[in-house]
Amino acid sequence: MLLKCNIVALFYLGATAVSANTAAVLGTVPPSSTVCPGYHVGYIQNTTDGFTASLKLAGTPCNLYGVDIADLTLSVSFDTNDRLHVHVQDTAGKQYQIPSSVLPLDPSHGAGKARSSLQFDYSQDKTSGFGFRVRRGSEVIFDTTGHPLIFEDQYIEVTSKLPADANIYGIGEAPDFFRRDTANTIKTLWNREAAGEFGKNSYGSHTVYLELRGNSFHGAYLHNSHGMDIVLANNTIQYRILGGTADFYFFNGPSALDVISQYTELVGRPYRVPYWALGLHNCRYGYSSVYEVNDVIANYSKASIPLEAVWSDVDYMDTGRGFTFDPVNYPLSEMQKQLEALHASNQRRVLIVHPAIQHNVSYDPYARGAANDVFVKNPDGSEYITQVWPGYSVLPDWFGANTDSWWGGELTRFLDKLSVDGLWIDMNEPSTFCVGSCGSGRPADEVPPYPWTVDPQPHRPVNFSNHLLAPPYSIHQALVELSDSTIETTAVNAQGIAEFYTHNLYGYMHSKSTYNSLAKYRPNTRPFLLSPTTFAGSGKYVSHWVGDNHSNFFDLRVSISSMLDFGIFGIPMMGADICGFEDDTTEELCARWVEVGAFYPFARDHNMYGAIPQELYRWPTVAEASRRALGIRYSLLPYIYTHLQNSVEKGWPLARALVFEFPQVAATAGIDTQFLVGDALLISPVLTEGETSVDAFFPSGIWYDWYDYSAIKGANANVTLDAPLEHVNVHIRSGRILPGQNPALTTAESRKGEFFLIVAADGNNHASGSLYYDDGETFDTPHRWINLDYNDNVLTIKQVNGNYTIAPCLSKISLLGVRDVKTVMVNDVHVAVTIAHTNGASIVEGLCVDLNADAVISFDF
Ligand SMILES: *[C@@H]1O[C@H](CO)[C@@H](O)[C@H](O)[C@H]1NC(C)=O
Ligand SMILES: *[C@@H]1O[C@H](CO)[C@@H](O)[C@H](O)[C@H]1NC(C)=O
Ligand SMILES: *[C@@H]1O[C@H](CO)[C@@H](O)[C@H](O)[C@H]1NC(C)=O
Ligand SMILES: *[C@@H]1O[C@H](CO)[C@@H](O)[C@H](O)[C@H]1NC(C)=O
Ligand SMILES: *[C@@H]1O[C@H](CO)[C@@H](O)[C@H](O)[C@H]1NC(C)=O
Ligand SMILES: *[C@@H]1O[C@H](CO)[C@@H](O)[C@H](O)[C@H]1NC(C)=O
Ligand SMILES: *[C@@H]1O[C@H](CO)[C@@H](O)[C@H](O)[C@H]1NC(C)=O
Ligand SMILES: CC(=O)N[C@H]1CO[C@H](CO)[C@@H](O)[C@@H]1O
Repeated sequence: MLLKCNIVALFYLGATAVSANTAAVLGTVPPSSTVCPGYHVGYIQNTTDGFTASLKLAGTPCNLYGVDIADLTLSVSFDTNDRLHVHVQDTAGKQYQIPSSVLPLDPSHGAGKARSSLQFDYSQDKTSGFGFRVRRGSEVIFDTTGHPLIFEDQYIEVTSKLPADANIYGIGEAPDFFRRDTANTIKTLWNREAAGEFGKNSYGSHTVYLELRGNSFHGAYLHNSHGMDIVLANNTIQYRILGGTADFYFFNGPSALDVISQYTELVGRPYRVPYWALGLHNCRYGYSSVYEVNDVIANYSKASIPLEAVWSDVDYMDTGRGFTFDPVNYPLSEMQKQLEALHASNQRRVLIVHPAIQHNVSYDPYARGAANDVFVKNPDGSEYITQVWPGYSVLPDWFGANTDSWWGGELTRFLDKLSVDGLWIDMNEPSTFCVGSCGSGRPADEVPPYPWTVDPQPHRPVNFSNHLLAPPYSIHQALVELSDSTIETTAVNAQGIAEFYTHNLYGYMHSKSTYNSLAKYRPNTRPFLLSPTTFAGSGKYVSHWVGDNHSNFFDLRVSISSMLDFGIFGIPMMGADICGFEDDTTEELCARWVEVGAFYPFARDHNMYGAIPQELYRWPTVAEASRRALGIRYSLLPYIYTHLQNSVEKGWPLARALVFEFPQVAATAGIDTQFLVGDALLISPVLTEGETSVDAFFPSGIWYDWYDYSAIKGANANVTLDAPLEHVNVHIRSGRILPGQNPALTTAESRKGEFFLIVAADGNNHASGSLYYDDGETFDTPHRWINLDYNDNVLTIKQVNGNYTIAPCLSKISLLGVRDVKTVMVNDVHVAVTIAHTNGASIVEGLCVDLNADAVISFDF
């Protein structure tokens, strides 16, 4: 929940009005590369991992958007068989680079050129100078030749050729269609609290992209925290970076999952979420009291709609201040009672916490922070002041020596009062309602009374002679200047480094600090954190949602591509606010949204202050759609959890684009209105108002309807499916085995349900799958990996590793696409079962197979 009071809206209207003019003044002249001289390659030295070379400016400096740096060093390292590192940096080492203490990268190196699947070469052109190519076999996947490298203190330009109409995915965060428009896309990376325009920069920054050529993917990642534009146009990808170095990693793939795996090996794999995080979450901004929240909990239960986690936005705080409770509407004692009741019924509690701390000597978190010198400073050493919910506030400086321990201390005191299960760490772009240090010079013992107000001042004049405020090249940030709505770029951290260089790291560092504090507070319990702001590697610490979207069908549709983007970014736990956040939802939209949201990896209903209520029990059709769609989710928790373990171990996304699984089918390249959960479950939702059918694409192969097991023979073409309001089309991919458990209204109860398998045989009477299980809560839990294989009427359950004891037995097997089963043997012994036949499926019930041992189950016809 973000910049959403009326006063703030007014203020922003003001700012937008200014933006048109000022943006024109700031100018975004496209760089004219031709005037720059490029570089010559000098001394080359072989290293154990590759080689280094010196690069010298090849002519008169062009000083296009800064000062050309004459001496550069190129280093090329064959890190692993599938990862090539190409780094061009200033030889003097003065340009800002992300410290490895902040974001450690995988140290693998030295695979050796001979074993690398990627090769590197460079050339020297008379007019453009040095350029390099990355090759995979005979195919060139990155090629800067012919475009001069521009390397200035405040501007770096790297341009690589792309094939015509290239298939590019990734680069964000900016809401967009999943397959990027390579004719005309500017992705601006500058973290911004955004209820934003389509395609514009929003909360997080991710430079990684995937490209599909033929049937193979490859990828590239630029390791740089500066603001930048990445431009797709004219059959090129062009990086226009506000500083730092040109630090590239290339990934061989060749599958999409391989690229994501290689990328997350570098920046860090997704964290292991607790099992409960897979349940349904409910939140809204504007619940008037803890008692109203109690009613919501009761009403979900009465409607038999699963409710796992109960969230509160700022409403619970005392005058908007972190680590406090409103004594009247959310008294601590009532909050404690509520938490006990929730825990007694296996439900969970999540609260919002902001990094901003009220500037008030009498407020202990501030006093302790000031004593430990943990806040961001103005260049003159005074505290940098922002304005958010509690009025004038200061912000933690995550580079400070004492900041992590101070923050951990505040969290500890808070959790000692109310031991909530998860935290929503919001507004960590970081976000503020004023431009510049708006309270500088104000003593911390003169605190303006609540409710504070923001003056809708006209936007300040931009100081063009300050190149941290207004760098010569102006990225296409959606607001007037870089410092809008966030810490001014001239503010400094404990190491004296200006926010200009580190801005995009703020939320990542906040996430890391919070995660580490929680992991220390409850040493063997997996934290659950939600953060709007992310950077490369954030998946190690947090989950994410698309932010303040609107209650309309277009935002519902785009939420799918945003979810798929974050699968690439290594943050698989992702979703959008079910039913939409801003504006009033409608019954129809809410029903359609839950039919998608039930399959988001992170499923939360969240609503804006003042909007009509949209809890899932509010309308009969929405309640019915919820029970059905969430019923599927809760049945398949073991399947979903198994795929999340693949995320943890290999980085693979849970929600997948069709093109990830079917790259050989050209028509899948642009599909972002359907998606797969894992590799075996196809979701084909209705995303248009008034529709009761959907045109869904089916790749070749057999697809079985979730509800009645009827088969569709996929023909790489659309099929029109009925989709009445309460119904979402879900299909099972043949050749796969899905494990599930009989569901209940909480994940803890669902874990007690008997197991079932859906065996969806392919044309060769074969199917396979796996099951991962553990306690879902602790770090050092034992686990169990099981392989499932069905071949010619025999299902084999094979233990792979681990010794976690799975208590419920396997009681039901649905065989799809085989002849009618008559008898069943388990480990060569005939067993008494009941068998039902429907639409060519045989549903075998009454088994009790121990999943903690190998087993062979054979079916006779
Ligand atoms: C560096 O290694 C390459 C082969 O990878 C070799 O051709 C070249 O001669 C070496 N250069 C030096 C200076 O050792
Ligand atoms: C693409 O090329 C055209 C024609 O040369 C040029 O005007 C335009 O600025 C280029 N676009 C980008 C984004 O570089
Ligand atoms: C809960 O349900 C009751 C009975 O239908 C209704 O009167 C009340 O407004 C609901 N409250 C909330 C917060 O949903
Ligand atoms: C400053 O903090 C004290 C102690 O928490 C609190 O009582 C007071 O209301 C705060 N002042 C304002 C204006 O919020
Ligand atoms: C603008 O920035 C320059 C360079 O930092 C500084 O010297 C000057 O005082 C600033 N001007 C104003 C009006 O703040
Ligand atoms: C399938 O239907 C969708 C939605 O109507 C449409 O956009 C798409 O072009 C169709 N695809 C094919 C291959 O016909
Ligand atoms: C399970 O495996 C772990 C690790 O191999 C081992 O330490 C533990 O003793 C085993 N527990 C049981 C009950 O076999
Ligand atoms: C904050 C956010 O992500 N908002 C997006 C919601 O979806 C629309 C698509 O309609 C985007 O334009 C917004 O930027």
